Amino acid sequence: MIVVHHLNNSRSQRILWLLEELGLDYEIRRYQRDPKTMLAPPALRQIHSLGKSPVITDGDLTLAESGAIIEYLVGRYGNGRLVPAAGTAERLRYTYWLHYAEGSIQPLLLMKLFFDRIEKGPMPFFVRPFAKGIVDKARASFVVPNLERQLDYLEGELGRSGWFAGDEFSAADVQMSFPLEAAVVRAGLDSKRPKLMAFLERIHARPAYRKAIARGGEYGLLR
Ligand SMILES: N[C@@H](CCC(=O)N[C@@H](CS)C(=O)NCC(=O)O)C(=O)O
Repeated sequence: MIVVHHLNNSRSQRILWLLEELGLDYEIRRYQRDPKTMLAPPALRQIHSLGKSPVITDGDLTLAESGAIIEYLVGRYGNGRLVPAAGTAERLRYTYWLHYAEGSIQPLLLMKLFFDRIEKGPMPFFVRPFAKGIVDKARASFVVPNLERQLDYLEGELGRSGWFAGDEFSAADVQMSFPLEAAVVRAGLDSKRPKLMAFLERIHARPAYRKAIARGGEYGLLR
């Protein structure tokens, strides 16, 4: 039985969604973030040393890292569904987006989250102006312009085809959902980028997405 070690408000939601798209049976083990630090509980480290979510177990296998989990699930159980055919241009695009989501845009979104939190977080009053100066500079000179460039790029890519890997919905769209949802709450993604917003609307309307939300429970991305 596939078990998803599911942290509330986290990337593991997209694994639940993928499992629903594939119509597979699975079990959810739930972990709650610490309400103050927002970190995962230590119990998750008993499943995988890094203590991050998602992690799945399937028989003797324990597997972490969203992209690897997605590749495993579609490869082992997909019967060719949700992956473009090997050797096609679409397959290469599919591979690209699977890596891009966690390798390129997600680190910037995480930096944005941390800088915003440092600014709002508690600190001695005399330190605040210095901290704010550093945070403002890092955001304005690096994080925000890079995020803007990435979002413009993604808007252009969805102008080429309806889905990230081509004209068919694929597991790459599942992988790309999380950074785009995070960009709405953290990076000002809005109707000025209509293709990305239409993508989000389309995925949110999918029955499997809604079922995964209903099963996974609380899903609000951190700001
Ligand atoms: N690149 C990893 C990132 C995993 C990750 O950072 N997960 C977050 C949830 S969205 C987490 O577990 N955060 C809690 C913590 O760091 O304690 C993946 O895609 O699986």
